[in-house]
Amino acid sequence: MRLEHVIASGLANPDSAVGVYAGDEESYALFAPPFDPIIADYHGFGPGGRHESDLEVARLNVPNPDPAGRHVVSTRIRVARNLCCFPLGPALSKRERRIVEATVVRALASLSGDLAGNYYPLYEMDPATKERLIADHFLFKEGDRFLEAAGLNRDWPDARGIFHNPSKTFLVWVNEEDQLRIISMEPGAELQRVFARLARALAELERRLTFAYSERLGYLTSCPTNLGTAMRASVHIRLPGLAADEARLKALAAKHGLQVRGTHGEHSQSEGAVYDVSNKRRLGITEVEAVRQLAEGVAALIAAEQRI
Ligand code: ADP
Ligand code: CIR
Repeated sequence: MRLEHVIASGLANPDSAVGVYAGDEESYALFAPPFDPIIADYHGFGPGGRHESDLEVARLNVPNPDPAGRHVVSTRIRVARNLCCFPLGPALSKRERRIVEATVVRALASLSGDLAGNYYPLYEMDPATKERLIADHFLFKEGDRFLEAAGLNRDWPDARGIFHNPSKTFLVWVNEEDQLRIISMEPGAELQRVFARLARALAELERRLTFAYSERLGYLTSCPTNLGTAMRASVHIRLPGLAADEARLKALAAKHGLQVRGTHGEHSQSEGAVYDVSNKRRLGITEVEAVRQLAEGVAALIAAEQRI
């Protein structure tokens, strides 16, 4: 990986929020001059920082922030993971990508109970099914220009796909921005239950796979905004009052450490006053703390909405 590859996405997309991607663990050390200030700015994590993980469900213990079900449409918590000893997506060869897919699919196939499901490779999915899965927020979009310029869409759709259980509460994206995006989601705002399912799935997968992890940076990901926990815990929340002033909504969310996205994820707009609100920071914060931050921030947003 050369510097021109690290910055390719930002050069091709001047409207990038961040614009850099790593090709492997070494990229983060070799290109520390561009990466470290970005990491410090995004996560508030300095050069002396050390990351710690905490996926202990019993330590979370958060109440449902919307028990009446008036605002929160659904809750989703995802983590990114990459396999140890392989390059990250931007530098992965076609052959390596196929090995990653086969390794991950084999691990997923042995899950049982509510985590059992099927793997659907992208190349054999019919277009209508694909559109439906994307529209319903289960599947990644295609042709993202930020990923394209980073080299993450090479050989598309080869070795890409989605695994999910029949109820689509547990899903795994294979070989999109990261080799795995492990997702727990369901309607409503039962954060505790969504987190518990994710933690259980991760414990099962860690018995079968070895993920890339650094003492300093936590779980390694292709985009520096995902390092650390690699976790984005989000709600889809309807806020018609706050929607009248999106700048104020974003400022209020930011006060609670939260980021606001549109109804169809990153780089999308809000539809019907539904926003995707999630923890911004992922490095230098534990998984438990990140979900607690979301619960508290969502409660504050609902209180502000109800005052309008
Ligand atoms: P990522 O979550 O991997 O950072 P995106 O921002 O592109 O990537 O979101 C991926 C998909 O997940 C999108 O379809 C988005 O609408 C959906 N999504 C995010 N949060 C929720 C949620 N709380 N409920 C339902 N769908 C969600
Ligand atoms: C960008 O730079 O806009 C994309 N590469 C995504 C960066 C991470 N997203 C974010 O902070 N919203």
